[in-house]
Amino acid sequence: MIIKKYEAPTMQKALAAVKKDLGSDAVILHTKTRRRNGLLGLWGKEMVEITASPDANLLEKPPVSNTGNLIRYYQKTMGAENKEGQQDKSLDLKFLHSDLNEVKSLVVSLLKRSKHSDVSSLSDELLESYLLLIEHEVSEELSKEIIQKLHNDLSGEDLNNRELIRTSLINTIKRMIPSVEPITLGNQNGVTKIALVGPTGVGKTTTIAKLAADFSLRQKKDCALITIDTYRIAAVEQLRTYANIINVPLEVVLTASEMKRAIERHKHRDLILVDTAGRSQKNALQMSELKSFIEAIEPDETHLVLSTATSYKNISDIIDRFKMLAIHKIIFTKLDEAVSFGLILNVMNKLNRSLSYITTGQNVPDDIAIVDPHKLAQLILEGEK
Ligand SMILES: Nc1nc2c(ncn2[C@@H]2O[C@H](COP(=O)(O)OP(=O)(O)OP(=O)(O)O)[C@@H](O)[C@H]2O)c(=O)[nH]1
Ligand SMILES: [Mg+2]
Repeated sequence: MIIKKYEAPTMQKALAAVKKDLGSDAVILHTKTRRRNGLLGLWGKEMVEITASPDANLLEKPPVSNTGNLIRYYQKTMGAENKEGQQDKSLDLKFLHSDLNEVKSLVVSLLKRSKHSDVSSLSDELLESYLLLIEHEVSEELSKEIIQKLHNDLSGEDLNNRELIRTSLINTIKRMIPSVEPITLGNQNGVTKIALVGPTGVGKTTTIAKLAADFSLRQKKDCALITIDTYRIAAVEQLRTYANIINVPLEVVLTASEMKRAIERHKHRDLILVDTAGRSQKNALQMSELKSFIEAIEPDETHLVLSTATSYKNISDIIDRFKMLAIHKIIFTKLDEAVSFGLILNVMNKLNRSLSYITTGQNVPDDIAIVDPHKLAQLILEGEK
């Protein structure tokens, strides 16, 4: 292998010397400028030094230490390919692509680690799981808690076993879901009274209709509906239409005392479902009015209806305000519209109440289900498949 050094006052002159000596196929390996003959290297004349070789094979491996050389290497190999044929070119392009991909994934991983710096010491598999939870909108706090549990439960080799980590993740999430408990009838006081509350437009009335259809038509139970949503004529008509189709009585009440009388009239039945008007949790007057209605009902269960299509920040605020109503269970609606389901885990963990139902579309009575905790955990971790 021949390697030579050339020195000249300018780059142009140094390159000319290389070309004259080694020919125009010579490969530049290195260039630098330095001062010569000055006192302690100062005030000397600036010289350009080029290290070059006539041997093009020197560049078979990419000289990764120097960007200029790397580019020249690829330019050189591509040039050579043009002479040698298409097949070689595609091979080298593949090589180039895989190099770039490697660099890309390294950068992404560094960025991710710096963003979540407090988990950056995790194994790659655990870090991946953590990022998966975050991607599915499990809160950062909960994601860390889950990964910490996993870290404590698994040891040594297991921490690199993807399949085992996935199974443990699902089991950990499952254990964090308080419980799944639909409405059960037949308490000692006779009629079971269920009230649905929640913010506007989440699907309370539609869910009441689905429940009424299920209990009345499928389970052959004796049901009545009561609504206090008298603010909008359309809202009463919406429920009346369902009541007529399902063939269950509907009461429309305006005050807390009317509510008491209506309940009295239907206390011989199996189930009373009470629909309430959507309330903005920010309106204190509406909230206290709703509270006085709920006190008049004395419900066996008050279900907070939440839409999965809401942001967690918003839902957090909703939960804080609706807590004043003594919530027993949660219903999640609009799972068909959600892109990720981490929100369900965040809410259930924050509120620590059972999940009664999920709803998955606008169709009455079909789009309602009691979800299996294992499936819910899978859904939270992996989304819909
Ligand atoms: N995609 C989807 N839409 C739903 C679901 N449940 C209800 N909806 C729709 O959401 C809209 C509002 O539903 P409502 O049942 O009127 O909601 P609400 O909570 O009673 O609303 P307010 O009484 O105004 O507070 C309607 O268009 C429903 O068809 C569901 O599970 N998925
Ligand atoms: Mg409604």
